[in-house]
Amino acid sequence: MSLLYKADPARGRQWGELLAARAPNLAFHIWPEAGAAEEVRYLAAWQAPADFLAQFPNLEVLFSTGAGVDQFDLASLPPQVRLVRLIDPGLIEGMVEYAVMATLALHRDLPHYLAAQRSHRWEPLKAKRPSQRRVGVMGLGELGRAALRALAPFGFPLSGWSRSARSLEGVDCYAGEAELATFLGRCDILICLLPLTAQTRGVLCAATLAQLPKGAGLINAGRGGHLVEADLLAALASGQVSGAVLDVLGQEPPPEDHPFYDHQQILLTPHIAAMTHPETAAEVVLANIRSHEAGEEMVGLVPRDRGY
Ligand code: NDP
Ligand code: OXD
Repeated sequence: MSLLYKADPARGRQWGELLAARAPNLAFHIWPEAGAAEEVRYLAAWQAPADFLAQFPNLEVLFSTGAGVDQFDLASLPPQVRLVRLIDPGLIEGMVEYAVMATLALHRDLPHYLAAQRSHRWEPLKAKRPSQRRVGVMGLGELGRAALRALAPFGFPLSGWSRSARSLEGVDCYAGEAELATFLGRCDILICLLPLTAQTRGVLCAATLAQLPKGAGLINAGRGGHLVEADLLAALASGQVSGAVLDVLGQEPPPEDHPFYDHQQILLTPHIAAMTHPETAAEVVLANIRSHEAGEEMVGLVPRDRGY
């Protein structure tokens, strides 16, 4: 019985060391080395190898090495192969840092000050108090809830939007299409932490951005597919959106001449908001393998019909 790992090989070696110490009986291979194909019961991957179902006929669980599973073709996964996403304290910690950093960057007009510095202008703006800046999070899952908890002490009025109704202390919660417009109307800073599904693709489009208060800020750390990039450029040009912090793009890496690179109102980071750390992620996967073998439910099991 073996676990095959297919993601960054340097981090894979750290997984290997950790697993050798914690689970010496679990054979571990780093792609493209896979050992005996019929022994592969578990695959931990960011991108699955082509034809992996045919290659590994005894595969039982596909673990995403990230929180998202949109990189897999869910429809082609047979029902006996479980799909498990990563719910990991290391990922949550990273996203909390990023959400706070990006919110404060927009709240404190960092895009303006970076542009002013580059053109040798000393140009203070009037500062708003946190109580005057409403922050809303799309996606009230593991990451969205943690981001909201971390933002609470600053004093921003907080709201959140999810698919099903949720109740969070200190957060005005909205759910579903019917409440989206009300939610958006109270987001001076909107943070997208949604999973990418057929329902959420393109959710950050002209119609959505138009429902934000004039001059709102946008943070997208979900997936590039959530944002219609041309619509953001238009909203920035019209002043409907005043600044954006983007960690994810439709094409990663983007072409060198991508308009976001030089845009003074956009802060761009290369999909680093929350990185998978071997020391926490391998522990989570190992705990799930143990649960699976004991016939217990794994943490992060993805319901196929929901798609996230
Ligand atoms: P969860 O599955 O825990 O939470 C997803 C949330 O989104 C839930 O609240 C869910 O609603 C809501 N949601 C899903 N579909 C819809 C919809 N159609 N309308 C409204 N709300 C919806 O995910 P995580 O918090 O763990 O992760 C979220 C995403 O963050 C990942 O899928 C990934 O894309 C992204 N990510 C990005 C990283 C980066 O480095 N940039 C790192 C890690 C993750 P409900 O509560 O009703 O289920
Ligand atoms: C993830 C990511 O989904 O890093 O974990 O984007």
